Amino acid sequence: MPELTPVPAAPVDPAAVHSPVAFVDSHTAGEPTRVVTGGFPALPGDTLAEQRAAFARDFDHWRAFINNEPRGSDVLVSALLVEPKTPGCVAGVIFFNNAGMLGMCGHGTIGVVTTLARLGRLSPGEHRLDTPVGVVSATLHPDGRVSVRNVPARRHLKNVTVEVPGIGPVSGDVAWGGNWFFLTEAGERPVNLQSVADLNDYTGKLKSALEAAGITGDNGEAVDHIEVFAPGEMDEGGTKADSRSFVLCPGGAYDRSPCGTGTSAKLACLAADGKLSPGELWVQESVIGSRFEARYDVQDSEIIPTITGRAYVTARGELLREAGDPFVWGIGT
Ligand code: PYC
Repeated sequence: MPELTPVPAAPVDPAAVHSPVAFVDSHTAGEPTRVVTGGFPALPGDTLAEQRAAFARDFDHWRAFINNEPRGSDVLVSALLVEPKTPGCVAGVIFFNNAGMLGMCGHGTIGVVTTLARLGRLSPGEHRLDTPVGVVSATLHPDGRVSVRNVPARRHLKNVTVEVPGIGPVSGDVAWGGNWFFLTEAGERPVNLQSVADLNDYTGKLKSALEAAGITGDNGEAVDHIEVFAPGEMDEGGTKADSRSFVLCPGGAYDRSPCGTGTSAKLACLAADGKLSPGELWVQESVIGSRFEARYDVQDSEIIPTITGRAYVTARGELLREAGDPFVWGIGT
């Protein structure tokens, strides 16, 4: 098995200038991923979940340094590579963004696999990745596409209604696909690139209303992703998507991809409603028109989604912290 770049330990001193952080950037269906391949301090913990907790507790300024402006952006999702804790996994991955830590990330996993392949650490075939929410397996196809077999997805609440100030009642489902989602139909609201400002505003209000109404996932976990669905459109090749969606991410940016975990949550709802059978293809299109192919199978009565998409490497380099830089730990930290 190829060796991962060792992660050097470093003292946490916000005033000091440290060694560079090595990264590779890619995009999956338009949504960017930054894979951190070296230079991050060692994280304590016996599991990825414990390491993610240590990251959130003690290294939040590192999150902002890597992911936020001026070195990153609100749209970016970053993926820290760590040694896997579960036997048989090729790498451990902790996802984060401008708002905090993510459970799983579908587009990000496709970006990680593509990046590891580009670095010569993976070849086509099936590979297991350790994440804080469980082991996911990913298949790198010879043509560069990646299929992610996600953690089990499930619908938590069916057809709940929330009163959104200035808008009125909005109904939808709450489902888990590796993150928590509220899924609702767009109705008359257009879901296209021209309407992203309106959709951002609408979904932001919806998210606040869910929070105010105490509508959560398991154990009071915040429903921090909102999905609005419209009918799919025809692509240039004449293939119609099953659905088009706009996805609001926790930090306020919208997902340029169809959102892997969001598509997984959608599959869980379709399965629960008897609208999609195991193995049946579901083509989910994003608000920018990029697509994921999705299917699920049932294992021990659980819905296991598989999401297929393609990533492209866009850059690689080092993130630097120069002495005297007032924004060395990112803007707003
Ligand atoms: O693809 O799962 C996903 C995702 C989550 C947030 C942004 N993308």
